[in-house]
Formats: sequence, structure tokens, C-alpha cells
Amino acid sequence: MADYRKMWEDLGMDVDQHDVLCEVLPQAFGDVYLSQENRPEKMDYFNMVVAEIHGIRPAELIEFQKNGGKVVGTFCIHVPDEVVFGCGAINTGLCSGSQFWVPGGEKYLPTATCPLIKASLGARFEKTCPFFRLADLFVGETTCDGKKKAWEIMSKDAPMYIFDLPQMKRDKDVEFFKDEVYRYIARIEELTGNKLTPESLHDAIVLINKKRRAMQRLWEFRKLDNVPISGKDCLLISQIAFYDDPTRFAQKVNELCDELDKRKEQNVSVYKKGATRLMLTGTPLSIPNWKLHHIIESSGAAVVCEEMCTGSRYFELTVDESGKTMDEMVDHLTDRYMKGINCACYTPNTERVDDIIRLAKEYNVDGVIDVNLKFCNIYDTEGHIVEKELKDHNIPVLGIETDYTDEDSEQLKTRIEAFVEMI
Ligand code: BJ8
Repeated sequence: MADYRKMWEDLGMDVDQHDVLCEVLPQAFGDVYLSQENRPEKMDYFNMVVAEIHGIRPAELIEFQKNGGKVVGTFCIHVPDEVVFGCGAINTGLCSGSQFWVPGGEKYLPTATCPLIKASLGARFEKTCPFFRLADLFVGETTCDGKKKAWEIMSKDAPMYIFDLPQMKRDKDVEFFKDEVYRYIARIEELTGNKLTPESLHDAIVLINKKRRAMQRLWEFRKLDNVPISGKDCLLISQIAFYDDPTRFAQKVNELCDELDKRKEQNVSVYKKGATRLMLTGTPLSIPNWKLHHIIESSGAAVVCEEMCTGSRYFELTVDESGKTMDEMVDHLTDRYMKGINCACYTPNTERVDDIIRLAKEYNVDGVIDVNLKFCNIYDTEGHIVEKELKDHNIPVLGIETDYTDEDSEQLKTRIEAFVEMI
């Protein structure tokens, strides 16, 4: 790995503490990923991105900033990347999936807060993540109560902007979201000093759609009887999608798909014949949270789909590219980013249940695991509706709650193996 110490110091990071993270990550990645057999060769690029996760991309972003560019960090898939790219800035995801940052977050938040939020605050306040140091603007959103309050705390230390979201999807809520998109455009224009034009927004829509289409293409392989790529690898790619350069990312995913086309012709599978096919649904699995996939796939079952924000919710829908005027394009962004995202923060959220049933059929799954990050009240509560509906459709379902620690790994393994056995 190249030496990025100077860069991290210049970012004001706590480099000694950060070294602790740098020591454990390669080991964890090796155990979970590099131990897999028969991986596609084109996963090499994604391996390299993870190996240098706090190096290559931050260095690119800093170079961009030196030339006057701005970097915007977001925490939720409701916030449209297209606005940022259309203004000539770069968007990067800031979700945190490591237990490493949780104790730092607990200094500011109640213990009974979901690990995703605690890790986000920990990463910022403990100065141990370059992305949380370099962003010019942090964009929070009003999805769940924990996040809303966490942004108030983070705003004492970081330049924050709040994207307000409605709680329902009525016509007046759609209008509200549209207004928020316009307000966001004004803020990003102010940040960058660049005007968003119909042309630049159209180009950004096309750019981000290409990334989503590449992911759609990749996910199609997971519908096959002989699945040529593991769920773990697809999860990794979904996680990397949040912060990699969109053009390069789409190209690398398409190159991987070309390799998978050949595997498809030869009926190559990474799983044993007859492996149980599982879908995960629930709260997001931010990088480097690979725990569940690892437990499931080490037990011989296959994860073939994730109805999650690190999964289908991120790429299934593209933005309509036919808009000519700014207003038409903002309408299309609203269709995609509000009406099209079925997060438990909405009431009602019946479309999510419809999605789960549809995906279970499309990916021909044998069972569903409903995953909840500990202390996420909205997904936990919605789990009741999800699990009842799945049972009504005769789809076996297992509800689990977990966090970023490894403390429950053995227990989860036992429960998941029993579930697979029972299917
Ligand atoms: S669109 S899922 S990315 S809000 S897990 S922080 S909800 S307490 S992450 Fe999310 Fe946007 Fe919805 Fe997706 Fe709160 Fe729950 Fe924690 Fe969560």
C-alpha cells in the first residue's frame, strides 16, 4: 500500500488511531473476501479499491479540490447525486459500517442509537476517516429521529446542510420534495459557484444512470440457476458504488459483467449445486459491514439479492432522461428519489412489501432474512408487516437484529443454519 500518512496528517486526522484501523481491515478483508474460491478475475479492481480505501479515492478528491473543485458528502440515497455532479462537484457517500467508529459516536449519542449513526459521528469526531475530513459540505437528511438529532450535534463541528424529507407520498409531499430539490440546487450552486443548467443536469442524469445500469446488468446474473458471482462480491460492489468515480466504476462493473457472460455460457457457479437462495431485506450494510453475507455464504447458502439501500433500492430505478427543461428534470428526479425509494421512514410504505415479494420471485429465492440494525426503530417496527406478508405468500422468513460487533456471530450462524435447514 502506498504511503498516505502525509495526506492524512494534512487532513488533520488522528493518524496513530487510524493506524489501528489500517491494521485490522486487510486481515478482515482477507478472511472474508480473498478466501473465496473461484472468484471472477475482474474483482481485482474492487479488491484494490478496498485495499486502498482511505488512500486512492481521498487522494483523487484532494487533487480535485486543489484545482478548485468541491466535494459533497451524503448519508442517504434520497439526496440526488445528479445535482452535485451537474454543478461540477463530486458526491461521495459517508455511511459508516465499522464497529471501530462506534465508541467514538457513543461519546455524543445515547447507546441506544443505531450503529450506523454512532459510527458516522465517531468517524467525524475521532478524526479517523479521510472522507469525513475532506468533504466541503455534509448533507444530512430528516429520515429517522436518530439521524435528525445526530446532524445537530455534527453541525457543531462540520459544515452541514439538511435535506428535508416528507413522511408520506401524497401530492403535497411530492411538491414538498420538489421544493427541497430546488433548495438543494441553490445550496450546491452557492458552494461551487457554478450554475446548474438544463444541459449540465442532463449530463449528470446520464452519468449516474450509466452507473445504475451497470449494476442492473450485474444483478441479472444473480437470477441465474448457476450464479457466477457471490453475494459477498455484489455487496462489496454496492458499497463501493457510493464513493468511487461513477464513470470508472460503471466501466469496471461492465468489464466484470463481460467476464460473467462467459461464465454464464459455461454454466459456472460459485455455489454448490442446490445451494439455498436467500434474499436480505432491511437496513443498509455500509462498508465494511460484511458480517451477515459472510456467515450465510460460509454456511453454504447463497445471497442472491438485497432489498436494501446497499442493493436494489440504490440502482433499480434510473432517472427519466427525456426532460428538456429544468422543471421537467426536477420532476423526474422527484419521481426517482422520492416516489421510487421505499424506505421505512415513509408511512404507509406498502410499496416496499410489494418490492420484496416481486424480488423474491424474480430472484427465485427460497427464503428471506429480514435484517435490522440494532436500535433502528422504523425498520424494526416495519419488520412485523414485512414478515407477515412474506408468510402469507408462503415465503420462509427469518427476522434478525444485529450490530457491527462480532459478539453475536456464533448465535447468528446457528440461527441461520437452522433456518436454511428448515427451508
Ligand atoms: S433511504 S434506509 S439510507 S434513511 S438504520 S440511520 S433509518 S436508525 S439508514 Fe437509510 Fe436513507 Fe432510508 Fe436508505 Fe436511521 Fe434506521 Fe439507523 Fe438508518
